[in-house]
Amino acid sequence: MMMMMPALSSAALLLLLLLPGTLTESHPPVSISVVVESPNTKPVTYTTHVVFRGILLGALKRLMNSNANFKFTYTEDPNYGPYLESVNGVAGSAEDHTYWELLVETPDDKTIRPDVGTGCYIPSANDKIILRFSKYNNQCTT
Ligand code: B12
Repeated sequence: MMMMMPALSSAALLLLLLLPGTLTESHPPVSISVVVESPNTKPVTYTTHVVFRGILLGALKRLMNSNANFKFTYTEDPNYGPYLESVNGVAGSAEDHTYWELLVETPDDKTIRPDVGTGCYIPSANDKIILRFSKYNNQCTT
């Protein structure tokens, strides 16, 4: 038996599709830069983009797929998701108490240390993402 759509709901659907700011609106991708601060080498800056409200991990994967000079690996933590393990062949080590720290320089020149990892952080336009090889003293202050 053919289903009849009530006249009011199809009109409402049409209205929804035509109204700006509803289903039809798409947002442009957000440009970000990624700075890798690795030991014994000068910082290297890359540019990439992330989809509207997309996570940093997606931007890092996009960058890796488009630039042969940038690569990273991560492990999957059962509670917190992706843990950045190595960048450009340099890996953090539990033995040496080293890790890749995630910092963000915002367009108004503030440096923040996000309290979430790459799987949860949502970059804003023109964020400068800093991946810094750092040492820890068995604590995480965020
Ligand atoms: C110690 C610690 C660290 C140490 C871990 C190494 C070590 N061997 O000690 C170091 C300094 C490396 C660290 C780093 C970071 N951490 Co930390 N860390 C902690 C802390 C204080 C304790 C974890 C712990 O030892 N648990 C006990 C052990 C027995 O359990 P476990 O499951 O084996 O613990 C492991 C995981 O927690 C993992 N881990 C630690 N931090 C993070 C962060 C992420 C994103 C992931 C996926 C895994 C992970 O390392 C632990 C040891 O192997 C917790 C807060 C808390 N009180 O729980 C925050 C915490 C887990 N960290 C957090 C964050 C945000 C980070 C960073 C992203 C900070 C940054 N901006 O750089 C980075 C990770 C960056 C990356 N490379 O991906 C958040 C995670 C929140 C979230 N939802 O994402 C927490 C909850 C602190 C907070 N903000 O409240 N961290």
